[in-house]
Amino acid sequence: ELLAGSLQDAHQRREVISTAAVERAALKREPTLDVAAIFAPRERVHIIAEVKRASPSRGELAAIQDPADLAAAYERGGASAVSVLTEQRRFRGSLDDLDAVRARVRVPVLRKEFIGEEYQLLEARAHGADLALLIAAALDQKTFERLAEFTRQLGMTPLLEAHSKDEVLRCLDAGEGFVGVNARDLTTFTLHPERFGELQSLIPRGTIRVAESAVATPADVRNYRDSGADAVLIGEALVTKHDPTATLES
Ligand code: IGP
Repeated sequence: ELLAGSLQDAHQRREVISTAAVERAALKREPTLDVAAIFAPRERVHIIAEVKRASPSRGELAAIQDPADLAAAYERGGASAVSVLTEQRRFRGSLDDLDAVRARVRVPVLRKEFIGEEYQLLEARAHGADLALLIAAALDQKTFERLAEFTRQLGMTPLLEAHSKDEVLRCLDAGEGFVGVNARDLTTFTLHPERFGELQSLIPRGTIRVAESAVATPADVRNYRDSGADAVLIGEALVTKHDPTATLES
């Protein structure tokens, strides 16, 4: 079960901070940034740069001393948004990381988590997220659509993640949002960098198409761009670079 650990952790937090309390915090926040406007220019590929401490396939990636400093470097380097992994068990992230990043940068921030319940979306907004990840493979279609709608009600943009043709079609049924094709299979961790190019034509123009994972070099960014990506989501290659902006300059 992809969601099990994240949901258990969320339920534990809910013992301390009730749904009503998170909801109040979410409603008190500054409104979300205009994500659609920020991603509207199409003349260059947008970079979504990720704060990622560890991953289940690679273990610890980098000793990130200060996620805010890293995010600030991403922003200076031209990232259009910053993604923050908040999953604790396998990615060693936290909502504290999200807070630190939100407090530092002006670009939109994405909460990267295995989301299966409204409570986690309220948390995302309460901690300042503008975008939230929803993974088709982890949710039945009814829940997927309900959570996508709730994300939009909170003023956030869902990043709807697919790995296959079937999942892309499910993302389109879930309504407005960015659609991401993740090159990494979440159960086997195998990379399929060609998957984005194979599936992108199913996604209507006007929808932001995000190529996720498997970028190691500027050439990989160019390949994604040439196969139709409006945005590219990069984690490992950036956190393991001493100069996190180097990979962005392509
Ligand atoms: C970043 P990479 O290969 O650049 O580190 O990948 C991002 O795409 C990846 O972290 C990711 C992810 C996810 C992680 C995409 N979808 C869902 C956890 C859950």
